[in-house]
Amino acid sequence: MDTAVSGFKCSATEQIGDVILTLAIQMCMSVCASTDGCKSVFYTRSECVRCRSRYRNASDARLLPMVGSVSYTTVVRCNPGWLSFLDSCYLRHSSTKMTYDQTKNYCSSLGVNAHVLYIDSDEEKDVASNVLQAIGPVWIGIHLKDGSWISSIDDTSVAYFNWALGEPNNTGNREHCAYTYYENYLWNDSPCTDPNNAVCEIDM
Ligand SMILES: [Ca+2]
Ligand SMILES: [Ca+2]
Repeated sequence: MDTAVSGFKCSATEQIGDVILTLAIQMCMSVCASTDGCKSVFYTRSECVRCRSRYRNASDARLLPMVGSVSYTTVVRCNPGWLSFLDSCYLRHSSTKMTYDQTKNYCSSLGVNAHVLYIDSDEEKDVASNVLQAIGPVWIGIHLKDGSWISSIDDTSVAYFNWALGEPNNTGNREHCAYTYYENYLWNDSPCTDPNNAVCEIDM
């Protein structure tokens, strides 16, 4: 590993701003991503130190290995306005509620790899609930086809779910899309024509 990792501190000339007390590495990364010049973060359980120059040559790197209780991260860079978490960029569109198809078209229009929020792990579920924040019900990029839930990204069958108790219930055989509830972020199937909020995602 690069010797620059030793010590887990930014030098005075590298450090950007004060050490931030934070509970989540995702939040630490987000703060860095929105700070001009920030290339990386050192994160402990309570501190987030933003650096200007560490791993400058690896600005597109993913999470680096955990070392002791400190994780060393080079932040995934996203376009302005997009939030950087884990290996994806997210864009919240909260001004207009849209149907599922409208949301798909809107997200697709934002870039070649852009798609409706697609949650495929507990880690990403936590990002969605803790960091994307409550903007109301948000469409998830899955829909029912021939009795199976498939991904809107590539039409493959979906392996990860986070349904609320009793869902999916496909009430009236009309609930072929899915969104996250406002409060607990568990999923509910609902009519694709319902208006919900849009969060778009780009995998990095
Ligand atoms: Ca995803
Ligand atoms: Ca339902």
